[in-house]
Amino acid sequence: MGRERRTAGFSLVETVISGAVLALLAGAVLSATTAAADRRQDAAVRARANQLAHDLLGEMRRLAYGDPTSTGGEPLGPEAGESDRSAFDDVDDFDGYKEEPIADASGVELSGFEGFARRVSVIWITPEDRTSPAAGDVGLKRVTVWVTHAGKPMAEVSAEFTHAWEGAWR
Ligand SMILES: [Ca+2]
Ligand SMILES: [Ca+2]
Repeated sequence: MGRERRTAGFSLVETVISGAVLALLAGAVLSATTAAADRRQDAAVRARANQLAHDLLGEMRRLAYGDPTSTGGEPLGPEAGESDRSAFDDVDDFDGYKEEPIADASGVELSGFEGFARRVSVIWITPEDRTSPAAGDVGLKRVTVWVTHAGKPMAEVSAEFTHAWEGAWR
């Protein structure tokens, strides 16, 4: 009799524990599924951000290395009268460029890129030091495009532009 009671008591505890374990497992499976979905979504956003960075670099690659009016020694950035992207005619006009919402080369907003933003930095570099800003132009520029989504960094792509138009994509 006493033994039966103990067995029944144990079964009850066991049932309660099993239920708790099942609930824990269900919770774990759910959070794993949610995390996997988050990772997939994150990967998709990063892929689009990367594409947006490369698109802008591709657009810049069609521009001249230096401004057509350049006589040498001008600072980086847009020249007088080049107040927006459609007027940019050389690579470093994009130095300090910021864009949100995402727009095409003529400034028309692109749909489907809500939450994305791009910004650009252009520095002079030297063949000896390709990452630190150089004091002057020796015919080599490094362009970096950052893309964020909802304020979070999603892509950073750099490319080198040379006077001879031989760029090395990174
Ligand atoms: Ca220019
Ligand atoms: Ca310029």
